[in-house]
Amino acid sequence: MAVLDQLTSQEAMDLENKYGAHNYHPLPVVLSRGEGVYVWDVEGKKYYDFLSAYSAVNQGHCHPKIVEAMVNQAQTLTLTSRAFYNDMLGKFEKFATETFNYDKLLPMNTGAEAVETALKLCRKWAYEVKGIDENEAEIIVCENNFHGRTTTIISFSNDPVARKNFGPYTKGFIKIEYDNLQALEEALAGNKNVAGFLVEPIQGEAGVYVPTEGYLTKAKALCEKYNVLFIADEVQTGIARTGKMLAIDHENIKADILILGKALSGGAYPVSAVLANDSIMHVIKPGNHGSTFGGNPVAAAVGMAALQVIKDEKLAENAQVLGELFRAELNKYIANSSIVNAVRGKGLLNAILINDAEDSETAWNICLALRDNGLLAKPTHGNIIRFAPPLVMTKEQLLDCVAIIVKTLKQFEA
Ligand code: IF1
Repeated sequence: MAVLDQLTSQEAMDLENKYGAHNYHPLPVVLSRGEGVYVWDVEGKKYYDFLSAYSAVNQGHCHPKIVEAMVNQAQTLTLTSRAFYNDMLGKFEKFATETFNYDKLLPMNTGAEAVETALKLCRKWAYEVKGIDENEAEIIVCENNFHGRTTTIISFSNDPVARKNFGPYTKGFIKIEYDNLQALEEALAGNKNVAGFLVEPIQGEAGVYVPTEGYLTKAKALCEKYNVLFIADEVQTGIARTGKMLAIDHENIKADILILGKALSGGAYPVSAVLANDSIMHVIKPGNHGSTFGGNPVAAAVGMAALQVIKDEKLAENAQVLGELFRAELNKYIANSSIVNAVRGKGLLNAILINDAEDSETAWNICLALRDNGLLAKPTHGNIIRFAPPLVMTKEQLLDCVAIIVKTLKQFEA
């Protein structure tokens, strides 16, 4: 079979099953084209994409302006490494630092790399600025976190599937309950070695867990009180997904270290970044950290185009309005539903809680039925289904999707 032969869905799935590592359990659908809020499978069936590649495709699939920027740069200069300067990186760094109001940006590629970068930056700041004894720095993280898949990051995960048999684990992390200020204060007060607090403004993988109003503000204040860096992982919640440019903007706070990824590229290319002011970023000296592809010209061109689209098309505002409409419409159905307990979220990052045991197949079966009805979504943990469409969705399309979701859920009503 020539690689470019058009496959059937089953042929494509068989190839992956035979030749690919089984590190995912995808919904059985094989996509071959994407445009805006739509994707098509290899047989030509059209779907609404309600996952957006886990909030990477906020700007819609194959956004013409992002693709144009990528193609133009790819035909000009793709990679120089950081051994030399290139004419695109400085422009991206200026554009992004002005957008998020920081002095400096350290460019990486994946979200996990950006999280690792933030952890290294926080530790180095702790030793060289705060004055913690070397190798004694502790970083506070939350139960049920998801920050990526590297061995250090899964060292502080409490998800056994993501963690088991990947030891020995990296030390220097303290786990506390999410959305619990008393637990945070207790972890801070008794320990002079705390360097930072790493937190998702909304816990995505945990099931779109939105913390109590004011939690982030008070957590930031506690970090200031104890001279500890507040590190916001906005890889999934950032770039307009929750109805503001950043999820922490809902509480008007500013992270000491900001982590971005996913939609920083609109899903066209791996682009991630860590932003901080000079008082923190200055601890990084030549040779301390880097990456072959980090800050490459294509990433810089794509990153600028992706951010420009968010601004030009007012996608944060659209996410805010459509998110409120989505939850209001679903709540009309939930009021009389026997299988959905609640809908929760901010902007267009939402999830429904299915009234069944965590290990039940119900959420999965609902996603299979949604697929048959022309909408793609996937359960997060067991009985929670995440709904995160591209932010370019129109009101009419959203109401069409609500109708599909309600019609499908009714198929599972007692
Ligand atoms: C998978 C989850 C979502 C993230 C936050 C860092 C990263 C992620 C808040 C790392 C990545 C992705 C990874 C992907 C599935 C997806 C995911 F289900 F795993 F948890 F979105 F919720 N911080 N999340 O959400 O970024 O290295 O992947 O670029 O690994 O299965 P990455």
